[in-house]
Amino acid sequence: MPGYEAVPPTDAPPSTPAPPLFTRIDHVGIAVLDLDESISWYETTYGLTVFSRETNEQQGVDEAMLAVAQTPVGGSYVQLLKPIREESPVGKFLARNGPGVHHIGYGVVDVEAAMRSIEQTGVRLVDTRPRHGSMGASIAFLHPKDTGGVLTELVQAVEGTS
Ligand code: V0V
Ligand code: CO
Repeated sequence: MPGYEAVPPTDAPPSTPAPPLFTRIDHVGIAVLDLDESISWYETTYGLTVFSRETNEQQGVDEAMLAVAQTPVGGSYVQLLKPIREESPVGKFLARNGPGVHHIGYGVVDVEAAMRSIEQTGVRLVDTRPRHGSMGASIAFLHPKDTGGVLTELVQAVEGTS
């Protein structure tokens, strides 16, 4: 077109794409008031089934993983979370917001490598070393204040169990 000149936007940040760290969405964590009731609702409404159920004392939750899909790189789940203590992350979240989406868990190949890589971009890690997660996974959380308000979990699943 005469007179037309493609001009790149001047306020665009320099393009330095990071290598992809995530292999899949491992789970969406949902804070609930009643675990049994919520499980029934997901079963009868969506036809999901419970894949694993456990109490994680350190994280302060009773939780259930309901399988949505199994993929060549691991499973994806809905994680229903009920706090076992008021002063736990999910207990505080429920008191403030009521039931709803609490966090997203992304699958990674190597959780420690992913932590170091993300930390270098200036995002604060909640965990300085990986913790014990659902189904034996190694997990680490990123601070929601540095991730656009989304509490983000990195999940390195135990090979062959997800
Ligand atoms: C808190 N905030 C959130 C949030 N929780 N923002 C988005 N999503 C959430 N889920 C905001 C909150 O609104 C405040 O914002 C601010 O962060 C401080 O929140 P707080 O509760 O008063 O303070 P903290 O610092 O005690 O707790 C925040 C963090 C905590 C993120 C540090 O929730 C945490 O350690 N989370 C990681 C562990 C966890 O969530 N475990 C449960 C799932 P304003 O008011 O300052 O603007 S366990 C799990 O998923 C497992 C085991 C698994 O998948 O295997
Ligand atoms: Co989780």
